[in-house]
Amino acid sequence: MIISSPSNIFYLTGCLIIPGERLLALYLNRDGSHKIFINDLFTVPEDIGVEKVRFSDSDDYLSILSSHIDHSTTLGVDKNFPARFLLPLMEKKAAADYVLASDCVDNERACKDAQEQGIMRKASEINDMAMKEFIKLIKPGVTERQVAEPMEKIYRRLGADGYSFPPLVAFGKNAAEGHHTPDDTPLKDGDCVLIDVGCRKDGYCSDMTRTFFYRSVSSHAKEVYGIVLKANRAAEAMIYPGVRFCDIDRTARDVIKKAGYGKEFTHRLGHSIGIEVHENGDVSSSNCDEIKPGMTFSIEPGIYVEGEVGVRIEDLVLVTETGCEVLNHDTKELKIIP
Ligand SMILES: [Mn+2]
Repeated sequence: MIISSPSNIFYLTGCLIIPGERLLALYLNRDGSHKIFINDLFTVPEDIGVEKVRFSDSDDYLSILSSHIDHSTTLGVDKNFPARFLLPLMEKKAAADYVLASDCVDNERACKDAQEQGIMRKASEINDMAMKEFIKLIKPGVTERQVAEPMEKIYRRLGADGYSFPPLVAFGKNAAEGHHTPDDTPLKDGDCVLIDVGCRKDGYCSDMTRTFFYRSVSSHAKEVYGIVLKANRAAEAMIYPGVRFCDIDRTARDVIKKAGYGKEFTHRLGHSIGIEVHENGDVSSSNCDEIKPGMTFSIEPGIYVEGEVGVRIEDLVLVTETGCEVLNHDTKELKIIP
């Protein structure tokens, strides 16, 4: 099997290499003679547990890779292997057949071991602390961009390695857009303030959303907030090994549907998370896999009323042997920023 995803290679070797457009391939062989094909440009520790095959930009690196592959059997490739590498390898008849084999690594990555759980916990702890700092940025007349910009520095001050995705800050009706990019919209009295943020710590990600209100909240927005919170809590309360992802999604969705906002909940309930913000395995109606201890994913119901208000409340959860540990401890009670 060829593994090309940098996060899979990080998971298996402990080395994070971002190759850009260059070839990076970890070749796993049944006989245990694993090899990593890596450009001379990238420095890695002396011993990473596999043989290194080095090449330069001017080498015919695909022929080098092909010469190491067993041509007589099926080759697994991961879903991220670029067509610009795979198609020439197929032309060179590097293998007898090719299969998508991402699940081999993705299924292992889905369940975090004790060490990974510790890091995930720490990343969310920093995110909880950061949210308290971010609220302080909400001041009269401030724009979304002005709130989003200092966030990376704040994360670093709190011990994170940076953010896990660009911060999402949305005021008022902008919060009703699915994925709004912070712009020069100024804050107004009565606006909702949606903050969807995450940091990276020792290679692992956090992700959390809170929605606040500035100075006042309309009775309609308050109703919407209450429904989203109820959906969030109902979903978290049922998390237990053996429960299906699709049933968690349905539980939250039913709360929102019954309240009359089914159409305004426009996305899946959550996604798996770890080395990447979005990992294989989502909390949606189409994923009927059972959850297992060690899995980490988000629970993020939302209601988006076009032109008016958007509310999303997101926590990360860790499935335990006896239920679930919510990794975020920041309050979810409706909060009006004075
Ligand atoms: Mn998320």
